[in-house]
Amino acid sequence: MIRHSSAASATLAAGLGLGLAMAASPAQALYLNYLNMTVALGPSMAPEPFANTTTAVALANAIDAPSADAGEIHVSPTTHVWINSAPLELVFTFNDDYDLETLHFWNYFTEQYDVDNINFEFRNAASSVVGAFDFAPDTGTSAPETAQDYGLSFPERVRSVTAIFTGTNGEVDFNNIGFTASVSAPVPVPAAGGLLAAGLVGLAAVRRRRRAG
Ligand SMILES: [Ca+2]
Ligand SMILES: [Ca+2]
Ligand SMILES: [Ca+2]
Repeated sequence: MIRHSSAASATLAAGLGLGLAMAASPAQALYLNYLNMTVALGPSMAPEPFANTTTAVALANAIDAPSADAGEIHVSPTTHVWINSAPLELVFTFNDDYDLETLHFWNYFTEQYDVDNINFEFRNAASSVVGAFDFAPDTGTSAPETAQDYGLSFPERVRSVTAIFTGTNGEVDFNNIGFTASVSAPVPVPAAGGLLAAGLVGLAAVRRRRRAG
């Protein structure tokens, strides 16, 4: 009767562990939207400031782009954000600390309603500001709106973003805002682990056949 020695199993486990530790962990781009962040009105805002819908619907509309390169048709009140008594202050909070690479902003397509400036503050998990700037977005595209991309780089990972949107005539209208973060790729299951599992399944099948015979 052949038995697995526990020493051999320990050596095998150590070998697999070494393989995992040595596996490359390349960075991947992760688009952050409603799946990875929440958005709320900033403390300067009245509870229901939007011109065409409730705060709940408007905030959901702001972060519902499925990807950084998605197009979105401007449909009121189901796709966009509109306020005619700017400024609009929003606070975005991520579900983790992220190394932000790119801002994506889907502006409205006429100068009458578009966002003319966004004042950003980016904060770490301790609420310390790690970056701040004014961003004057381009007038948006139309049918569908697509994002303008803007490169970001901060000395620390970001947990929350405060954004104050202004329009020169008090109008602020946009479809979406989102961010791309650089994250480590999941460590792949090593091939040796897959082969080991296949071998154990095969051994069990042989035993069943022998028992049946
Ligand atoms: Ca939207
Ligand atoms: Ca404008
Ligand atoms: Ca403008």
